Amino acid sequence: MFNMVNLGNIMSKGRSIFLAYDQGMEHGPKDFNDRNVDPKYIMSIAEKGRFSGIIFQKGVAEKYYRGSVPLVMKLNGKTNLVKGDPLSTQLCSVREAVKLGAKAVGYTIYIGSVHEQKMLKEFGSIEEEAHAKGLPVIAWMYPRGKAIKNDTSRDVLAYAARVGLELGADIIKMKYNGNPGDLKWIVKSAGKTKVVIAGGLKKDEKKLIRDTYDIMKSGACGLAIGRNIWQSESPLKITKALKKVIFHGAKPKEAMKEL
Ligand code: FBP
Repeated sequence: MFNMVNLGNIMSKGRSIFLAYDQGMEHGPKDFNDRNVDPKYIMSIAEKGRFSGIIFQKGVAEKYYRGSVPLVMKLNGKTNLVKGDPLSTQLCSVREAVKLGAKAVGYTIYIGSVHEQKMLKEFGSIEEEAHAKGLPVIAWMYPRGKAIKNDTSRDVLAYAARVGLELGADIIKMKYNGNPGDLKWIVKSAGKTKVVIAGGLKKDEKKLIRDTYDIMKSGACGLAIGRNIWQSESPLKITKALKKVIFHGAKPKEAMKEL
């Protein structure tokens, strides 16, 4: 039998909005304030905002996940304290993720890094094991390292997207370079692998809504977003606005009424 993964737990009508909260590992607590440093606060946003999934590293999942929103377990990670070409290796097994209730697993691949072979190989094993258990695999496809001159150029992003397809990812998480035409090509390059877009640094909420509209029009299937939600003064309002665009095709002006 071919691919039997169950995307139904983390997608609705082929669309998703994931809440990312692995920045404590990737960036350290500098992204946080007194409120959002507490994973309980993030869990409550994910629940009240009815996100398609909450993205945690193992330790946070063990201590804070309470089963109310689908868990996407991030299986690898690194700090940003080490300089040079990035390598992010596996920290949690697929078995452990399932035990903790994960409905999908995630893994970052820094294509272009001198260490990419290690990540490609490790991803291959994870993909096999996860798919054997019916679990979808989300790949953070991030071009990075000395060889990458521009990590958001159309060609580099399309290459990363294609690698995601070739590797067997069900969903890839990519950066948006602000050009809808480029994203159309990137989505096309990903074939049947679905594309969600990362949020990045906190930006103006109206701009985020306009970008999300363009992202959806370009064929992506949603967002996997962190700081733009939990750094917001009103995380549930911006969530509602983004969901209107993602799941109901609302125009930016209509969605902005939620703010
Ligand atoms: P944001 O929406 O906050 O940007 O989160 C998306 C994400 O991919 C996180 O899952 C991850 O921790 C982080 O960005 C990685 O950021 P960087 O680009 O600095 O490696």
